[in-house]
Amino acid sequence: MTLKLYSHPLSSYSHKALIALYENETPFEPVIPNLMDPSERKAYQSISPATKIPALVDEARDRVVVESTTVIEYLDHFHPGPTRLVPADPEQALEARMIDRLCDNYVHQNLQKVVGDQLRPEEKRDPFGVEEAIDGLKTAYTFLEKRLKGKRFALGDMFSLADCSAAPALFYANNIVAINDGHPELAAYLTRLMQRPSYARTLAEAEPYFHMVPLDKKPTLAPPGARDHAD
Ligand SMILES: N[C@@H](CCC(=O)N[C@@H](CS)C(=O)NCC(=O)O)C(=O)O
Repeated sequence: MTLKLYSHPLSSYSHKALIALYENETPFEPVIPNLMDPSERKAYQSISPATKIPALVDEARDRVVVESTTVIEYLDHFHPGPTRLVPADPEQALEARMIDRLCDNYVHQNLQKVVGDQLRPEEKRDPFGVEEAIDGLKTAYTFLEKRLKGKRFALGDMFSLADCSAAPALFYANNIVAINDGHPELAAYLTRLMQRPSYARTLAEAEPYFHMVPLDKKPTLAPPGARDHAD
């Protein structure tokens, strides 16, 4: 098989790339590197210098692509399918890229801070940093709520890079700060993303690992509103 995706079923940034692959039914071989193993971690640096997943290896083109956004741009250009992930229209492409950056920098990064803190030894924890991250998530929800008003997906009816990015970021962030609490547009958008077959498949593959997420509130396949009532 020509494409290999180094990823993990629980990894939110891997989900971004998996959604793009499943969206276009692009054939690939998933590889799960064991980054806890020092020698495997060191070896993996020859693929991803920062030792991050996802990474895409395209053997036919002799290319290694890291950074989830770039992986999606690469797939869209070199392995296109029926869903165009970066719109051909420059205005729409700009909007897709901007929402991708907003989701990565203000949702994804803040949720990683909270989850990462749980993985630290007690004495190395950073409660102030976690508080800032939680505030950052609330700010991000507020601006996304406005931006998504009346839209089915981030760009309207078209599914794009922006949605690949928003789906896992919002899915995991929802376990830290409940989206349904004051952000109805965003909660409905997350529900639509979770129902999109490409993300539903990604989540179904992740579900057996959900118990490993180091948060008191474990992820669930219930839509955001339903889960708030169940908790
Ligand atoms: N900016 C990177 C972030 C990737 C990232 O943070 N991946 C996490 C998993 S979700 C990771 O590889 N963590 C392993 C580690 O840091 O050791 C991207 O967009 O691909």
